Amino acid sequence: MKKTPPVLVSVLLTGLATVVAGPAAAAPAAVPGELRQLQTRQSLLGTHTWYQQTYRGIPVFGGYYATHQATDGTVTTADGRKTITGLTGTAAGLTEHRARSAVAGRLGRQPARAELVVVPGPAATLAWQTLTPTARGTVRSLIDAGTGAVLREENTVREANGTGQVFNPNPVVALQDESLTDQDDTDHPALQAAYRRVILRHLDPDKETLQGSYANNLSEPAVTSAERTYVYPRSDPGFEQVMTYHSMTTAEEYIHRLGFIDVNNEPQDYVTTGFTADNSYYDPSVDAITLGTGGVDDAEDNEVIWHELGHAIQDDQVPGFGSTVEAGAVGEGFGDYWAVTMSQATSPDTAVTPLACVMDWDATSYTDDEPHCLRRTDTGKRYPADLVGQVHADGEIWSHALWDVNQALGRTRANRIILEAQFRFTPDVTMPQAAEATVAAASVLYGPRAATRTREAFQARGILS
Ligand SMILES: [Ca+2]
Ligand SMILES: [Ca+2]
Ligand SMILES: [Ca+2]
Ligand SMILES: [Ca+2]
Ligand SMILES: [Zn+2]
Repeated sequence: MKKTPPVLVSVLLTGLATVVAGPAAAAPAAVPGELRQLQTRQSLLGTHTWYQQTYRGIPVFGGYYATHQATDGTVTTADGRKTITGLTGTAAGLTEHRARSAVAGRLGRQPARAELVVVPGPAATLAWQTLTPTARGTVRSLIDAGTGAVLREENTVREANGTGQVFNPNPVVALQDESLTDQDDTDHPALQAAYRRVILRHLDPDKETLQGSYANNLSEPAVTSAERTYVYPRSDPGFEQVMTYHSMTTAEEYIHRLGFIDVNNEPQDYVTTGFTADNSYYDPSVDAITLGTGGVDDAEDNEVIWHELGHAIQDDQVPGFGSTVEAGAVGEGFGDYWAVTMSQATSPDTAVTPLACVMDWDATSYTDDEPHCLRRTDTGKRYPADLVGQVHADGEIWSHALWDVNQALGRTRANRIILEAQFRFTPDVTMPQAAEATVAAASVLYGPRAATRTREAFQARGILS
């Protein structure tokens, strides 16, 4: 039976999506290929059919398609299909059994379900999607079916999220503009386009402050918001508190995606107020990060926050890490590398702002040369000839080696190797010892070819012969 819907309803329906078919009998709507029908539901005003996008028969993560057939036959669609590019094959290197045991090992529970999916992106990836019941709800994991890395993991139960405003990674990189200046912490027009709205995840649902699973704001006065809306201009001291919360939380989420459940897995204390020097530090005696406000506020540049977090990470892995100048240089080098590899996720590698440039925005206060960099991860320094006995300067030898591992093996593999290796460093590790530990981790995680590429990176810096 065909009815004429009220005018208001037809306006609403056509406003929602493109009309692809005119009035017709109740024949099913034609749909594009590579779709698997999930369900059909009858509502008061029509029939709603949902489809899963597939690629060569494999479900595409997050890809959907729906048809809404109104009672007058008008069909509208919702097209959420993803473009799949760069997928070399559809055979999983990692067996379902290995994917399941990796998840069970980390979550302490057996996945209830596992299926192969295609994860869209700049280069699509084949992954095992598992659903694991835990005491806190069902956890969905996406395990790279080639490398075994955790691409994504989330509790399907809602957590407390807030809204924040940040720079990411910093205004110089985001706007590709080396001429930007601090102008005394004012909210000046040149910086407006650099603001980004972000979701602040893992907030403690029982608090109205920036305290959560991976970051604990101890700044004074601390910002609060009952609505969990933390949107401030850079001229407001709340801005740096939000930047640091977001930056630390996204870093820890990334560490979890790499598969590590026990690397600085705690609310990291931080302070962004009250220290007016143009410097920042990690204090291992109290396990807290302090970000200074001299020049550009240090916490306006994620790369300063990530550098300091690098120290917190190493201190968490090895108590008392960095007891000698050389081990200290490994620490500074890792901090710079960590800043760069975290930036790597959102920064283009351009002639204006090369990825190897560390702290592009903070450095506008104290460097004249462009690009403005506090340090770089691609200098020509070699071990031991260029050691000068200063941890930051000598750290450029180590950071360059890590950066070369990253360039040779890719970000995911490099960072799994580097974090894994650091568990075996000693507080007074030498660069050659740390390099051997890193090569060993590469060998166990990814085999002899990866180990060779890793060794070559340290050989290029003179650290290994
Ligand atoms: Ca500021
Ligand atoms: Ca810590
Ligand atoms: Ca500064
Ligand atoms: Ca940078
Ligand atoms: Zn440092």
